Amino acid sequence: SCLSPHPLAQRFIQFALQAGALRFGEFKTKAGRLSPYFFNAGSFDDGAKLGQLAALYAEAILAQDLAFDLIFGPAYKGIPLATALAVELARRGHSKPFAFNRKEAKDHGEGGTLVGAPLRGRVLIVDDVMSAGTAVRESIELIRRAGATPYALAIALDRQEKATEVGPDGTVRELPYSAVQHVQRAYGLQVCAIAQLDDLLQYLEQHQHPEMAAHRQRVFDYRARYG
Ligand code: OMP
Repeated sequence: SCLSPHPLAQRFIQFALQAGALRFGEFKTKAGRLSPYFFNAGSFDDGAKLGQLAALYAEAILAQDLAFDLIFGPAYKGIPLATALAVELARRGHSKPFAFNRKEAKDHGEGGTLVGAPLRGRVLIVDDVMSAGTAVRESIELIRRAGATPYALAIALDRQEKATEVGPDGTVRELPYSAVQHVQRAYGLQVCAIAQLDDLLQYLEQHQHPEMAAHRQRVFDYRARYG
């Protein structure tokens, strides 16, 4: 796994808070957990912010020396992230083929659900955040069906939460390890996160506004329950 160098993670947390992409309050996650914080990558909503975010992804990825052949952005949130990253990597001398998917198949024109370069070789999946790991499993299936190899996953934030698994009877089971650990073990994916929940907690500890202390306690309690 790629734990991004500590200063990079702290830069990202600060940037995400400033951009309003990291917020505190009460949020329901996709896995149905009530979270005291939420990361919304849609708040990087102008060219400068998107470029700055792409630079952070690029730094985290290049520090890892990942041997991938293609950049894949899963619909919808992964598409602008993977696009911006592909441009940023090319600017740094690492141009790679790039592709993304549609959610609905198109029955005219070029057809199909995949757009861009043919899915081949070792694929780097680019997404926003990982909680219980459902979203990434869909991308893995799609890449395999296309005949390519899911190789690595780049995310901005690893929420360090327990993975869930849907049983044959449809019930959701919590696994005894994190979603990131699960994709590493079960699918052999290398995971590169710009920051993880621990970096947010550390940031809140070092920036002791009274208001931040209350947030920190709630985030801490949440990690104790779902982390
Ligand atoms: P998992 O599929 O459980 O890993 O959740 C990942 C997805 O949840 C992301 O792709 C988002 O759609 C959404 N999400 C966020 O965007 N930010 C968060 O802080 C938390 C979630 C979430 O619902 O868990």
